[in-house]
Amino acid sequence: MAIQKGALIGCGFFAVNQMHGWRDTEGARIVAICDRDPARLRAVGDEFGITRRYTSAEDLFADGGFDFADIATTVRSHRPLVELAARYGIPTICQKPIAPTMEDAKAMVAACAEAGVPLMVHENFRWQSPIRAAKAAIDSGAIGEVFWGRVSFRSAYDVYSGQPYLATGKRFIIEDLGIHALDIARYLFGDVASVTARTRRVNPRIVGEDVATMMLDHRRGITSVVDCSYATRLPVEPFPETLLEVDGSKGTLRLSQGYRLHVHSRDGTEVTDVEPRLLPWASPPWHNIQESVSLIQQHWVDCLRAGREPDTSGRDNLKTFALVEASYRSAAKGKTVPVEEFLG
Ligand code: NAD
Ligand code: 89Y
Repeated sequence: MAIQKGALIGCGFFAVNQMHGWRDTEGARIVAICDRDPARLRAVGDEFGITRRYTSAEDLFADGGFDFADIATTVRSHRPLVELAARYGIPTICQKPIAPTMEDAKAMVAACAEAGVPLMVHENFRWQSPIRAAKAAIDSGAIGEVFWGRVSFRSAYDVYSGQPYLATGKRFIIEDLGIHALDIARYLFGDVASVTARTRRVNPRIVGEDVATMMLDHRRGITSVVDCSYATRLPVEPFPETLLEVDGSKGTLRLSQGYRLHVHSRDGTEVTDVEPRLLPWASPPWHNIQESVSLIQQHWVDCLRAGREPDTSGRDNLKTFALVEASYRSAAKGKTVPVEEFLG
């Protein structure tokens, strides 16, 4: 089977995980890297032994010699880079959030569709093995028909030292982290008709909101609460665990801190340890996220080979990004916002 050759653009904080992930991925390898910051380019190039290095994405694409691009830059550059890849007919992965606005996100999806190239958003949280285990338990029917859910991420972990830009944007937790929790809610409970949200800034040293609570009306009749906070000091810091509560007609499911999955049904309560594998290059507490990077990248290669649309394609991700936009609008206006306002 031919190896898919990749080029990674953006050699920053998170890209190192992606580079490790690519080493694990069956059927792919990174042959070129790009960063406009020469020091970061050198650091990643040296660590991973990549000799083809570019400070300009235009030069990278003009030289070619790769089958897909992996964009790991921050949000402002996502649209120009995805459109550049589309012009060169190169299948592309783009980090979350897909774009700063819905207009940009739709233009990116349209550009790739017109060029006939696959676009996947690196929406990896739904690939975390504890989330997969919860989904499998729900799908087994053990708790019956789901009528209510909660996706919760509450922490006081210092994310600002590794990612300083998180402290400076007008938008913070919904766009950066809530986006993953909203995607998990879609993954578990289906698409959403309307959103009611409230936000708050607790930390005075940041610009955006660090606390958000969203109530989602899912089309299937399920109600869910998605809540996230970077201002919540707990006795045992849970970062970066997403906790779940799901109520069904026959029982309940809880994914609790410490990666414990509880499935309570008529037959009793089963508690399973669903802690993710500690990959050789991973470092707790990030190992949960790091494992999901490997899993989503393998999914990308499998889809490329099979000619299948990835689960978190650009097209799919517009529905998650619409929840981000609807949440900000709802919080600003203090009222419920139909998701259709962004997807129509
Ligand atoms: P970062 O600022 O550390 O790194 C971004 C890098 O991209 C920088 O080195 C910068 O020089 C480079 N860059 C920017 N524009 C460029 C361009 N046009 N051409 C070439 N290089 C360019 O950022 P980060 O913390 O690594 O975040 C990158 C992305 O990853 C963000 O979108 C962030 O939201 C996302 N992220 C995702 C996860 C996850 O679990 N999925 C976790 C953390 C961060
Ligand atoms: O950027 C964020 C993400 O996607 O996962 C966790 C994070 O690194 C900080 O909130």
